[in-house]
Amino acid sequence: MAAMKVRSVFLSDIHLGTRGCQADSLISFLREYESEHLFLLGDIVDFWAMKRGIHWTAAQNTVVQKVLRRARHGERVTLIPGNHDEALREYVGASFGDIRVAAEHIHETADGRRLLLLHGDEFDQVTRHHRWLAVLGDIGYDLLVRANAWLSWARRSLRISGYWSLAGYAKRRVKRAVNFIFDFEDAVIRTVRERGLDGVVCGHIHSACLRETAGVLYINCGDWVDSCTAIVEHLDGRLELVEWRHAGAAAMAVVPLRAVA
Ligand SMILES: [Mn+2]
Repeated sequence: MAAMKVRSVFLSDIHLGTRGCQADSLISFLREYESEHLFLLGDIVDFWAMKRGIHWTAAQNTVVQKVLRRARHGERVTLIPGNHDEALREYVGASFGDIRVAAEHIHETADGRRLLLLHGDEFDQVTRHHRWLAVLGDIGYDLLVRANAWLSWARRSLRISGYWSLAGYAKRRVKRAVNFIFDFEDAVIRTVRERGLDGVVCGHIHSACLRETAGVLYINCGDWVDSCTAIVEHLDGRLELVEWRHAGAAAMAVVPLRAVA
């Protein structure tokens, strides 16, 4: 099947270097979408987790190579560092080969909407003011993703159909309780409105979203640890949230995460 041509691809929270990273799914996604712009919106390489132990696979190498090749072949690749790859923030304004590093970026869509691109951790009160709590939560999340892999294997063995995400479940329970996502989205949307822009594309909270709130587009790329989601801008400027599950990795592909209670 020929790759689909789109104007832009937005990805965040790939977390290369961790066990949870769904590099195989991402490779198959990248194969299907050819774009003019590739925006990597933070937490692409997880330096925090790599301090605890590196989990670097051949597939993760392939992801890096694919991105570099795309940049070499004229695709405009922009990397906006997140909190897990904040070491790269020192290089804001510089370029690595053909990859530009920026703290944020304003992207104009084909239909003229101006979108603020950033990772988003600056809007997360937990990572901003309680770094130790964020690191702790991060280790917990790691364990959760691992338990989830085991659980879906068990469900497959028992021939229970449908993808059920433990990490997704826990996130919904825990974070909803503290209104974490709501506060985050709210703060981001407020800033976008104050800056007179049409919308935002961010990441960080691992919760994919594409919605319009009082004239402001709030878009979140989600992640490639649990949900395997990306945002694409079509040639006419139309924006789409893609939920990707590699057919080989899971026949459960068709069940969108959010539809599962
Ligand atoms: Mn982050």
